[in-house]
Amino acid sequence: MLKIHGVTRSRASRIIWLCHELDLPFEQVPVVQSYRLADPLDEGAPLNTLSPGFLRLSPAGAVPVMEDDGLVLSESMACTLHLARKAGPPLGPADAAELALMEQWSFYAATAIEPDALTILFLHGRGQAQSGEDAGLVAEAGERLVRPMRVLDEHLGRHGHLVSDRFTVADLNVAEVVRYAQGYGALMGQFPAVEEWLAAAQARPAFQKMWQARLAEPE
Ligand SMILES: N[C@@H](CCC(=O)N[C@@H](CS)C(=O)NCC(=O)O)C(=O)O
Repeated sequence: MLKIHGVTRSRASRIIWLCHELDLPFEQVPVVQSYRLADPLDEGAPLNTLSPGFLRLSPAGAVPVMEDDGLVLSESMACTLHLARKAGPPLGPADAAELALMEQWSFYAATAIEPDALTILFLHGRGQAQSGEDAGLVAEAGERLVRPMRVLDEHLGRHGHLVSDRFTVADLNVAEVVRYAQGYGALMGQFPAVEEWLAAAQARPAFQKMWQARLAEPE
């Protein structure tokens, strides 16, 4: 059976959401991020990204890691693209051109959106009060995101989805990145097509199933 290493409060959420979309059973090993623990190397610490056993599987010391029939794979989007490609349409690609477009949008989100969206998530979250310095960093990250978000907004306004005319792994990968900035209304409010697309993605039963499991985990 497919094995996913990583708590749901991590980028493992992407693989878990996809597994629910595909009705793929999986075993989850709840490896937690070391930075969330006071002493990750303490004997009594829960399994975490610095645990020697986990580092043997993932020298990068990051979750998620997926084991699929002997293949050990890290990088969350490599994992989702691999599973989607094996599954084929509708979530996965029907041909090489669709696969290329799914990779294009996923890499665009990971490189042009994710770093600044994470700054917003960590410093702004869902709108909590910020110090002046944090507010400035959030505003700068938001300004840098205007251009890539406009690219998404124009594409989604015309097509409704990122690849072809259906929900695919590209929408899932990109939605999980855009989610990090979702609580920053000053940015999101400029992009109605992105907001509509994100709400529809997050209304999907498979997302909701992942999200409920995530909420049930300790913060
Ligand atoms: N690009 C990687 C990023 C992986 C990553 O940074 N994971 C974080 C959690 S979401 C992590 O494991 N951090 C470990 C730590 O800092 O201890 C991916 O998409 O899988």
